[in-house]
Amino acid sequence: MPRDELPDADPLVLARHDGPVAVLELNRPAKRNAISLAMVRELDRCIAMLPDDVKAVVLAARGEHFSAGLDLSEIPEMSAAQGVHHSHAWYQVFERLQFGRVPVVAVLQGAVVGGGLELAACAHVRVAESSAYFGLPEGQRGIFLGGGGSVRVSKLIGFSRVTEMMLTGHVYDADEAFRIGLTHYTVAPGEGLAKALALAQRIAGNAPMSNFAIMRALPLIAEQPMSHGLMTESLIAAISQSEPEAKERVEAFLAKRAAKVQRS
Ligand code: 1HE
Repeated sequence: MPRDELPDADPLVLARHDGPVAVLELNRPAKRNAISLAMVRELDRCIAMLPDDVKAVVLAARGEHFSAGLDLSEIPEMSAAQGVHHSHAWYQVFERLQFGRVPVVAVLQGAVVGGGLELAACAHVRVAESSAYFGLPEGQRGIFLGGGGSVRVSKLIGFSRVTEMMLTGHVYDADEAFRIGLTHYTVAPGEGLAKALALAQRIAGNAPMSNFAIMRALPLIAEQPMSHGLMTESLIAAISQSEPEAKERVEAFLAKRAAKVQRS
């Protein structure tokens, strides 16, 4: 198991599994969950080893901060070529998170900055505690986004806001982040994990084919021209509704055996 520099260091990612929901927690609070290459690899290993009966993941972090971003101590030693490989190691894990087998709900508190925000942007649902704040201090550090944020964060809030954040050091608080669509829920301090677990349980109750289509087809369709997008949608819709589980679920509703839509 990859560890931090110290041989007796705690695992950099804690993984537990309770029923259909797995919880993965960044576990480097003394360094504000700064993301080292070892942590990236550990996260990758945890995702790859998710048991088959896991249907949703909660991604959280120990301590007062979700993540202070890239472990800056790795920068001084890195050549240009190593920098490219470094980014690609992050891309591989983040790709697995965003386009893996199961949806991911992130719990965000304190600093969600730089690479921490790039990681959060891979999740499908983001729950922020009111302590959360969001920034991209790469400009101040003399570096650039390197964990896919140019693409993912820009898709969430638009490249104009990302440009302004990076140029001016603008930090969004939890309320502003909710308002601009960076997060989906804001909760009181200490309530993020419970909220995320409840959402993950609901997600885990969906038909697997629907979750697959939501995770894999929606982002693809968003990048397609309208005519292609509509064709892709119709094909995915037809495949989803042909699944025996879809037939059973629809018949249960028609027979008044299934829950109605309710206000949350
Ligand atoms: C770190 C890091 C880090 C903390 N890399 N070691 N990210 C940043 O520019 C954010 C840098 N961090 C901060 O601004 C602050 O640490 C926080 C606002 C997040 C938290 O402040 P605070 O007062 O609670 O903690 P601290 O005293 O600053 O940090 C505690 C320890 O964590 C300290 O180490 P120590 O040995 O002196 O105890 C810090 O040095 C260490 N630490 N953040 C390494 N980021 C794929 S490309 C992505 C590019 C980026 O992510 S750029 C953004 C980098």
